[in-house]
Amino acid sequence: MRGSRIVNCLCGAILALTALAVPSVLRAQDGYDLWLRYAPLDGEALERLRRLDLHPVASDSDASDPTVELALNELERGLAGLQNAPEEIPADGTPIVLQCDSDLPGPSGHYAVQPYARDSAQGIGIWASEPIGCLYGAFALLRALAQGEDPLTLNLASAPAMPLRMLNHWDNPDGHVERGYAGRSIFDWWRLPGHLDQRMIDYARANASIGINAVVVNNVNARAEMLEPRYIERLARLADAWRPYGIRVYLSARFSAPRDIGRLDTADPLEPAVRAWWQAKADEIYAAIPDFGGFLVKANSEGQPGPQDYGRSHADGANMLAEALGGRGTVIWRAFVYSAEDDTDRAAQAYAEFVPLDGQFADNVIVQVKNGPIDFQPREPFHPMFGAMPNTRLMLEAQITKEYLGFATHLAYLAPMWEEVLQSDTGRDGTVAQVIAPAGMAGVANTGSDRNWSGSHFDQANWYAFGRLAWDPTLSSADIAREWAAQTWSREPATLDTIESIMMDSRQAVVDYMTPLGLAHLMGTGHHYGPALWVCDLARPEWNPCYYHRADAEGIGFDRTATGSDQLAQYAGQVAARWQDPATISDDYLLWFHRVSWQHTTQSGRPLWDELVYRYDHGVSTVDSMAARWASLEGQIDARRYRDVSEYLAIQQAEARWWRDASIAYWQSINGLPLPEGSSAPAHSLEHYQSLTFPEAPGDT
Ligand code: GCW
Repeated sequence: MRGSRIVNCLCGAILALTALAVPSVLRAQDGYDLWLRYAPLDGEALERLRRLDLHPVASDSDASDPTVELALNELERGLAGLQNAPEEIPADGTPIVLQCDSDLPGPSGHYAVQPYARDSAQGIGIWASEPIGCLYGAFALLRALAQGEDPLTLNLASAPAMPLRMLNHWDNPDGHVERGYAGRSIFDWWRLPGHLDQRMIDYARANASIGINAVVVNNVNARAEMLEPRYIERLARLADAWRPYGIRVYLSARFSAPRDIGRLDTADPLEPAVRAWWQAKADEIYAAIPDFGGFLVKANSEGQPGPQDYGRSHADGANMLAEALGGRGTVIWRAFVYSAEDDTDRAAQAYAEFVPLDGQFADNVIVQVKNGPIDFQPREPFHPMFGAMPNTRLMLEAQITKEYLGFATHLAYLAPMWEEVLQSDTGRDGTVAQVIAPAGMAGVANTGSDRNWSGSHFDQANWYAFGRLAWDPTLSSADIAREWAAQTWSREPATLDTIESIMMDSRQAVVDYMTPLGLAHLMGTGHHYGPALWVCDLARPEWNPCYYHRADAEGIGFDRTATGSDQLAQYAGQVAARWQDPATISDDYLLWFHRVSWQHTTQSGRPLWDELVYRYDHGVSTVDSMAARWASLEGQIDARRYRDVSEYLAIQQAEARWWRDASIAYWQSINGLPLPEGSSAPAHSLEHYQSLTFPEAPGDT
């Protein structure tokens, strides 16, 4: 031990010399390390840590547990990085004592991290009632240290607000990721189970660091073959690798699997042979993966099979699978449904289909509801199902990948959007965060084979923020931004101010240049890249942007009040009252709920047309300002990531203008109105924008 320590010290000296040459903040980074860089501290924070000479130890009873071992390793790795020192366990110094079988009360995963003094000795304690709490506590301690905090003043008691903190991967077994903008799938089914890529470990570690504890590995547009023995065997290898990180695996299940791969001629959920097939399938999976989490199901939605194919309800379908899993797992049944046959407002359909089923779902069924009633738009009001099904566990589905917010090349920090939804008062059962507390939150993952995981450095923040909010939905998006940036970019306060300000302005900028004032779903057909406001003739009405904006010479917007679709009536009275009147509704939701004239006076005091143009201009100028703020950081952060972000921001600047110009050109072709004074004309004709095609756009189905 002593000998190896000496060798390590020499390595440390070499490392330290290298560090002298390039300040740590400027050392080359490719983004692979995410927020777990543990970049060396400096100044007082470094001195303090070195003085304390922290070293992690586990109590005897915990020492052999693999999760506790991960916690110890992580602490060693983190402390070494933060101190720019070799990974070694000092013989003396201040202990970080892990006590992972304490009687600390709380839900699974909770922990407390605090300094303690015993006799004359002091130390830092990580207390939990199970190993995973210790791992979460270790990450929490390192997160605080990485932000330069003093370990002797910490008091980090925390418990997850909801049991399921889940990623949904829309990854297909062939490696294509639906709505993926970060390369190919990270799941290498071809080489599994024989070979487990290191990325699978790094991925689990990143998830554990933010409290994510459940992963659905395949697309909700599911292939039945994922339930075949060869995939179960591969999934078992992942489950084994992820178990110590507290992550349970789930599968998206294709409802017609008994027919597709089971040789039955029906998938009717009330048919005994079908029930027996699922029962046997569940038993087969549990034999290989004893802690298999369960099934996620997209049924009777966008062409996917489901119980309605046999005249049965969503509850019939979900309950059949729930029975097959029994007490071993959970069925997560998606509420993202809208039908070609149903000509009622698309925003009203999920509520209409699911709310009457309240109370009919088995105990181990969770209904998963998107944040808003349409589909992951830059801004939507919260989904009216939240609070409307008091006898059903509801889970929130958010989209981390940015299908409708400019893909990976636009910088859009999504936590302010999720915060907006989570804090929404349903008027029935508390806030959305309170409604989902017994169930959880799922995020459609933005990971891919790109070196930086998420397709852009800033999209890592969305993965991070999703996990942090699922753990604690009362955290503020600004605090999360700063905490992420300090671990990812730099601890320099001025740099952090700039990065935080860019992030906090970014989502509203996207709303402004794409879909201001409550507009929605104006993106290009299929791939959803760029503006296509003029598309009006697709087979299904609700696939057309025209369906959503309803613009003509007189006015614009979707009337969802009693004079229109009356979807507003699905909200609790007090909520509906806030949105009922076009004269008083927030401009953010104006055209979502109301159809108004181009001259309608908005909350800003400007007529609608002027306000619309103002918003487009504001979106564009905000992106310009984001790029300028970023440019001010040159030399403050490493050159490679600086350049990556600069180039993406330049793309975003150009595309924000494209959105603005194409939108204005189209609206003018409808309303014939001149531009408000001071606003510049679109760069090209409407025909130019209409002629653009993007066969190479990524992520399409
Ligand atoms: O957002 C839409 C996407 C589809 C997706 C669907 C869903 C997985 O455009 O690609 O399919 O929602 O959530 O099921």
